[in-house]
Amino acid sequence: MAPSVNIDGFQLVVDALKLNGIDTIFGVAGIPITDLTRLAQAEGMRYYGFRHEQSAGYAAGIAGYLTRKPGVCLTVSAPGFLNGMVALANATTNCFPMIQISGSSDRAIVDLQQGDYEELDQMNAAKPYAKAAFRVNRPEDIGTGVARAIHAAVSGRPGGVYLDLTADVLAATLDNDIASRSLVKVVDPAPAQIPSSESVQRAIKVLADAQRPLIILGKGAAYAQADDDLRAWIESTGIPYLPMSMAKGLLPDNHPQCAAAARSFVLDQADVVMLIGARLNWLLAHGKGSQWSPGAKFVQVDVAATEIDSNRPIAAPIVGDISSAMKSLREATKPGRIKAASAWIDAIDAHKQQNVKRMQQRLDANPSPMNFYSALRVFRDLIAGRPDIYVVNEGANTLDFGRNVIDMHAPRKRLDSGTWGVMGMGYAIGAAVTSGNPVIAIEGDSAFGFSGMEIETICRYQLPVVIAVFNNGGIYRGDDINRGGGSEPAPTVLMKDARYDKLIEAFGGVGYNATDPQSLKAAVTEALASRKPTLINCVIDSTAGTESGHIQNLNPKSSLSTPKQ
Ligand code: ADP
Ligand code: TZD
Ligand code: MG
Repeated sequence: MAPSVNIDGFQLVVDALKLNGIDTIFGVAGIPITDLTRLAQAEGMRYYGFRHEQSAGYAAGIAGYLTRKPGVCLTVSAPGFLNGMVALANATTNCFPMIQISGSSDRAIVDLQQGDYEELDQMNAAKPYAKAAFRVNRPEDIGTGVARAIHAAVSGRPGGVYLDLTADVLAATLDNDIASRSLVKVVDPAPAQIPSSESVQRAIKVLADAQRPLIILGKGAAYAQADDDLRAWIESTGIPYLPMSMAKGLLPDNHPQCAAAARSFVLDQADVVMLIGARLNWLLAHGKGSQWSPGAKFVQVDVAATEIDSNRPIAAPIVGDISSAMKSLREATKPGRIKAASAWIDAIDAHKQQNVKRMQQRLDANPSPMNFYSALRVFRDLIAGRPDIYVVNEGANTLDFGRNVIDMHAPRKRLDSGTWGVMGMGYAIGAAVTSGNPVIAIEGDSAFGFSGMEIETICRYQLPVVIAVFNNGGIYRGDDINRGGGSEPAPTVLMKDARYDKLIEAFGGVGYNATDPQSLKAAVTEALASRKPTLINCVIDSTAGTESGHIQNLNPKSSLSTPKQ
């Protein structure tokens, strides 16, 4: 008999991931997972080492969103685990499939709280923030742990899953035969969820009876990658649509049925609203309030049955995955049964024309220093001819103006602060790594600071990322004053004359300081041509932004908000 060979937990983790087609890990190395990062790379996986686990986690989350495979973030124990947890919670909130794998300390010591190195009961800490949380305590369970994590991350409504691997499990060895039998190749982890034909018929009836129907596309629709069926359905019914920010480009923003330029009008007037992969959360004012017509009826296509009726009653829920739902809808709708009335379309077009004209005037103005419009116009024009480019967008005014000004022309190319309003550049790295395409990250100066050190990561891996820091010298604006009259800066003020471009030069990247649209355009054009890591300090008027960007209504009023009589 041949002598039995032993295999360790490190190897089993890599084997389990590879067996399931996971080829990329984002993380930060350290005890007890350092050799896991090395081994993953040795075994042909791509490992991207970050400067902070939160950024690594954001990269993993967005990789999951773009590929429909769980993005993997690997961290050390306690503090590294917690740093990553923000990103895991963000993935869960945004419905991105992601797995955070963290090494953990000695369970016997942790559970008796005897003060281990990086002691924390990580699995239980993760539970409130994750779709599911698992711990592997025996090496023969690694395969099962990875399989369960994959199923949980991508099935139904996708989300963030935590997988805890104790240091003991990683170091443990197992007979090779037992080990290979313990691995699991998952079959059909995101099974189609076909909606009932009754639900489809009910929705068709509601839509056919509508006078002023409207479709709202959310990032769930983008995630579903049902682009052709969605487009065919929308075009065959003629219903105008509004894209939520990350659904921009699912159909090109200049599509004749896109009602984004008449947003207030269509929300106010629509009598039937069909939500496709979009939640009626704060981003849609919960479907209530002055923006919305109180009598509007809703159709909602969503994979999560529990989402239905969460904010407004849904007259016709279609619970299923969007790909199956759009196919069922297309098959069940008789040609001409649903047709948006021309009076409705004409009214929308009239509003669009007015608003497009207003926007054009703002874009045509050329103030000095630049404001948000004049700087964003440069990106709008460049991106119009480059649908391959990913746009990452964060900040307050930088985000809100960016969403309105920059038209998207291809699906899943706009990645932004999303459901939670997070700040962090991990998305830029995740998108560049996943696609190999160029990324332009348009960041407020505050937003950039949350993960500014990741420019070293971008330079180390020579990623084609162009970061534009919209430097208005602060959170929202750069001109606030110290209300106490002292000499220290106001709470929202950042360094006005900061030269963020100099930072990237320290790592061999290319820096530009752009003070007008011409120099900005030249800088972005050169950066895209060279594919070199680039950071452009875009000098923006410190008085151009507004408090809280476009969501001032969510900011509680204080005595400071109302000027003293
Ligand atoms: P947005 O922020 O763009 O409005 P949300 O993140 O609020 O979008 O909503 C996304 C919705 O899409 C969630 O309710 C989620 O359950 C749903 N969803 C995600 N993937 C799918 C899918 N493949 N099929 C159907 N619904 C999906
Ligand atoms: N911390 C985290 C993690 N997320 C947040 N959203 C905030 C703090 C609060 N916040 C916002 O909501 S926007 C923003 C912060 C700090 C930054 C806005 O400043 P900016 O953008 O420079 O990025 P503008 O263009 O100056 O508005
Ligand atoms: Mg700012």
